[in-house]
Amino acid sequence: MTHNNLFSALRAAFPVDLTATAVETDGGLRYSWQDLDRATAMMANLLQSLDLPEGSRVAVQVEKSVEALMLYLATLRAGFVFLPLNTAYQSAEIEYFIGNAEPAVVVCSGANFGWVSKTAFKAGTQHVFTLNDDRTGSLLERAAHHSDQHQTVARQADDLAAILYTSGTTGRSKGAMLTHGNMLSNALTLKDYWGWKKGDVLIHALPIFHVHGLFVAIHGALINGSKMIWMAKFDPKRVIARMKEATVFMGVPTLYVRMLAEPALDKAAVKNMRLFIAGSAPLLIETFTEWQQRTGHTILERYGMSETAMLTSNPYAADKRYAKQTERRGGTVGFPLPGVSLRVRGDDGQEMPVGEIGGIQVQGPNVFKGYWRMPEKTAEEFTADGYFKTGDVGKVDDRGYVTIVGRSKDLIISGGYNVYPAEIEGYINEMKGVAESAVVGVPHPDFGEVGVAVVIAKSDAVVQPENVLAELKAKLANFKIPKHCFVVAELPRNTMGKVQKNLLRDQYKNLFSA
Ligand code: MLC
Ligand code: AMP
Repeated sequence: MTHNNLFSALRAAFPVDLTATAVETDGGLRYSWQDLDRATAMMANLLQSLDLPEGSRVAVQVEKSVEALMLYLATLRAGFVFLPLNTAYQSAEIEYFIGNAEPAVVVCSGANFGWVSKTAFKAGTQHVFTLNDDRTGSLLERAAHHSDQHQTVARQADDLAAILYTSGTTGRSKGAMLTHGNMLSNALTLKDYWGWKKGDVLIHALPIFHVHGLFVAIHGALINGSKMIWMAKFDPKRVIARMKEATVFMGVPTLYVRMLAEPALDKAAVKNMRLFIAGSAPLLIETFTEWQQRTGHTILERYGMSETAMLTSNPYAADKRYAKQTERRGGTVGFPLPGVSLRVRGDDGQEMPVGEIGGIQVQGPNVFKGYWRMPEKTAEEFTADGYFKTGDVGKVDDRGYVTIVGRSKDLIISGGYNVYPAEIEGYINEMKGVAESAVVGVPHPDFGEVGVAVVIAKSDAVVQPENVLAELKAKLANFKIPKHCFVVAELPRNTMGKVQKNLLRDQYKNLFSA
């Protein structure tokens, strides 16, 4: 039985005319549905020829390309578990992910092969391939020797399809285990809820190592048999230029902010567009309103996470569960998606009345299976009756709209990427001359929020802020580096001795104001 393999559902949605264009790169390359089918078959055959154990992980850190998309689909098709890694991650970060996930296969860019393969072989990985963004690399060379016919490997809905690492508020990153069933249910729900229809064309401009670009965008287009206009990197001018040929766009708020800065963004540019979707970070009401004024379109904001894929969405059309409401309300993330149960609980687990703020908990077919090899952590994050504690703080109003007002987890979301202060503080605290540190998120006009490091030097030491940032830069993904560092005499503390990060946030809140 193959129908529970997510790939089978995506493949079944390919149009009858397989010669039609499935993906067109912004550089002008066209890939037909047949190309997707054959190339993923060849890669799936290559993976299967390696005789990997059941449930093997395929860890991938490569630049965005259509071949990287094919590798994702091939991994599903062959029944293995896809493990995407942000291209910004440096060696210490990669070492942890590979050591923790123990992938059987690692795919990296040719430029990184030296250090990545060393790390991988040390962790017991048997196969390291390269894949570059110019259609070269050993993965493609090896796949070329395999048949372009492949029988999709049977998978149950509960079988793992992907592991997405999300950093932890304390300690190391956790691998969120997502199943074929999680992703298929979410893809089908969104196809319906967002009114995907024949003729839709998606502009894909997000990275493909996180939920937004990899699952929401790609599954959305594929399960509708829709063409994608594929951008290797987000460029506001290029996206606006291609809108005339497209109908759907998805982006994190920073992408909308950057497009609004382009004079070319006007009603004529978007006249063919049907839907603009935003998520991964809070969309400022200013951005929502300005977009409406400039384009005549109301951005549809939705909310999700790595552990759950999409949870809530503003309505595309009338939602019959909510008195046929059609309004997309800025500042809210809309209604729980069909099949998702969402509730707001107080600190003692008590149900909060309508409009009152509490922790958001969710349940549904999209909610992940748990954290990779962390049963205790998994148990901690679920309630006794099986709801996942999102760590987001919010409320539901009397019309059913969910609003996120903050987070109980100490997390900064910068340009749609998650940055965990605890991880950065850990690195700073190990630096020579540093007594302690606090990293807080402050508003930023481009990234929404960015990190600021506040550092205390040891009594006999002198610490230079620029050295702190330079040392971090040498070790961590670039988006995690605080945008500013202050060395100060003391940190504000409460009577329990705990650093009062809210005071620091307040103190530095205007640091980047326009
Ligand atoms: C880049 N930089 C960032 C950053 N991105 N700094 C803070 N936050 C970010 N997100 C910094 C780099 O460190 C570098 O600094 C400088 O900006 C230029 O780097 P770049 O790579 O050229 O940046 P750019 O291409 O402009 O990237 C910006 C961006 C990108 C907004 C296009 O960050 C992006 O694609 N974000 C989307 C993230 C995403 O897909 N999230 C979805 C998660 S899924 P320096 O100093 O080194 O020069 C999820 C669930 C859900 O959350 O609900 O969807
Ligand atoms: P990640 O772990 O990268 O998947 O990030 C998930 C987190 O992003 C959620 O827990 C939220 O805090 C945040 N998030 C996603 N979408 C939204 C949104 N529309 N508004 C506010 N926060 C969001």
